[in-house]
Amino acid sequence: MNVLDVPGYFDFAGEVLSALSVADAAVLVVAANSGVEVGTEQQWERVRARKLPVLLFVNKMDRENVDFEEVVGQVQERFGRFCAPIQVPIGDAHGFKGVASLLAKPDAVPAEVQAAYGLAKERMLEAVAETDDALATKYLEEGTLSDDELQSALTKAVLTGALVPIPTGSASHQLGVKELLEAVVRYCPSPAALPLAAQNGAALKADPKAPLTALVFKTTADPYVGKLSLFRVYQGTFSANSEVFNVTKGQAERIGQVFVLRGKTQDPVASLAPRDIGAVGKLAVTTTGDTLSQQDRPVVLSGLKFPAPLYTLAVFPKSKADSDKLGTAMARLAEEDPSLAFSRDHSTGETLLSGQGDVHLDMAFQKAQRKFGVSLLSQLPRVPYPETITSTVQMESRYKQQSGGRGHFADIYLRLEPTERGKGVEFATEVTGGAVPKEFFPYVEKGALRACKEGVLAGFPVVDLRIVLYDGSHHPVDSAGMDFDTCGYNGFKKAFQQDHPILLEPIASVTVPDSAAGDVIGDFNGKRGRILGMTPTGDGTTVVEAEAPLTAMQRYALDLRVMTHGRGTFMLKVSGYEPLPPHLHQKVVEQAAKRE
Ligand SMILES: Nc1nc2c(ncn2[C@@H]2O[C@H](COP(=O)(O)OP(=O)(O)OP(=O)(O)O)[C@@H](O)[C@H]2O)c(=O)[nH]1
Ligand SMILES: [Mg+2]
Repeated sequence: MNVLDVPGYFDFAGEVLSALSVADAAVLVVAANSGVEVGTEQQWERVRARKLPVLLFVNKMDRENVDFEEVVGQVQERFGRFCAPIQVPIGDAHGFKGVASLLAKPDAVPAEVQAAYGLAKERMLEAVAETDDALATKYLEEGTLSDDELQSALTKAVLTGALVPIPTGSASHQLGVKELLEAVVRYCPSPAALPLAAQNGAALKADPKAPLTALVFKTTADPYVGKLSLFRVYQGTFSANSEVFNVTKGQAERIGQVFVLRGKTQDPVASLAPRDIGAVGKLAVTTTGDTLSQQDRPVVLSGLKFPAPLYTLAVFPKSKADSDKLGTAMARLAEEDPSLAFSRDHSTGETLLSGQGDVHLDMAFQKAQRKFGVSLLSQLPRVPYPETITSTVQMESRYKQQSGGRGHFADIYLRLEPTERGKGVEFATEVTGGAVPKEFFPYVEKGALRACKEGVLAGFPVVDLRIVLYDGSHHPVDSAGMDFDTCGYNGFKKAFQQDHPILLEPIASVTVPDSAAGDVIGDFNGKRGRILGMTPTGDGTTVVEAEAPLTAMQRYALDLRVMTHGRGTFMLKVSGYEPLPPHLHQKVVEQAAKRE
């Protein structure tokens, strides 16, 4: 039995998805004193979406004022009546003594829970009967079912997800834990018995002699131990000191020692059989989601899906030493946790780290410090405001210098025309009669484009215009390429500023499926947003589609959590650019000046 322990907090959805991708069953833990929480619902959705058998363990029965029946009621209300206790707790709070299985022999049931036991058993019989028509008929006719019937129907129902057993106990007092493990053994599928789904058209067989097929579902990096890749074998045998083929990367990998993990302990093993989970160190090219196989039989397992990043911060090294290590540290962090993404914004020059939320990124910074010795500072990323014009402008620009020796001379006429959004910058020439010789055109272009990249108003790139060189003159001796380059650069900047150039602001389009549509919509109104549509989905949620300036959406992952008590999810992408309102234009220009 391999147990994969994952954190429950929202920000660590990536960890959960990675473990679920190789798990055959799940145990969802609910604390008796807090009951079903938003996180419980989210994990429930994930587990059910993968059609995994699930056990719902009600923990902390030793706490004051906990009520097992109340928690069961909550579970049934949220998830359905097919979630049913398979035990009754004996005593509660300080007096909590353990659990009595509903499948125990009647004389093994302590007297103090006899009444509750009867009711609970009744409820379980009903729940199990409901999963099977023949059994339901028998139960109706005879008023009961034999323990054998109950047991085998229950096992079957848990496997298909038709029934979710609720065991209970106290982890810290080691009460109900043994029974939980027994329930896992009894109700969760034996890996050996599970059929293997065909992968990308290829049938797999859990046969140790079949060609190796294994999936790397997690990678950890440790400065002392180095890189460790956790994998699950689907077919074939994963042997120590062998060579495998990474099908995803198309490269061979040397396998040294193979381990099974017990917490932080690594136990070396000679080989691992189909369905088992293990770890291997120091793989050269392999990353999370890769398939390890054999070159002559390259089956690629469907990789892992990680949640899209929701929250982004710009990161800065604290010192020069940190700066040197920044790139490697970020790359390692992203390798370890694929729900982190690391990128660079070319229009602002900032290094960006994206993840699920503030806690997720905080943890990443702590890891960078602890594992790679890199100290990082962070802040919300600078929003880029590309610059452009709104009307056609034209102007002559002349560059002339006469300071002894050979002179410098260039003279050009530039026309700037606004183009459609998203078109970028184009350059064209309409010079006739050789007023500016052809050989100088590329220099004018290079100078003008350099100015575009630098920006004119606030240091952001110029976009969406056509630059036309339509006339000019030159000097047969003094004119050189560099003179036309300088002239193109200066000339562009002057022409650009002639008629009220503007800043464009990135607009995010956002989709929020949520039951708190009212709050979500109200919030957009306060964010200079626009509601584009509201579509009820029929299950109590409404999909809100909206647009809002990116500036207002940078903290949306955190805002939405507050608004919806953590329930809300959203998708966001930059969908276009719109003129920045005049009252904000000045502010951005001033901030840019301060930066210089
Ligand atoms: N009273 C009581 N406290 C418990 C019990 N089990 C766990 N705790 C306490 O609850 C707290 C959280 O326990 P964890 O084991 O970290 O919980 P978890 O569900 O793994 O949390 P994440 O991994 O962060 O999602 C700790 O302070 C534990 O000591 C229990 O049965 N009874
Ligand atoms: Mg934990």
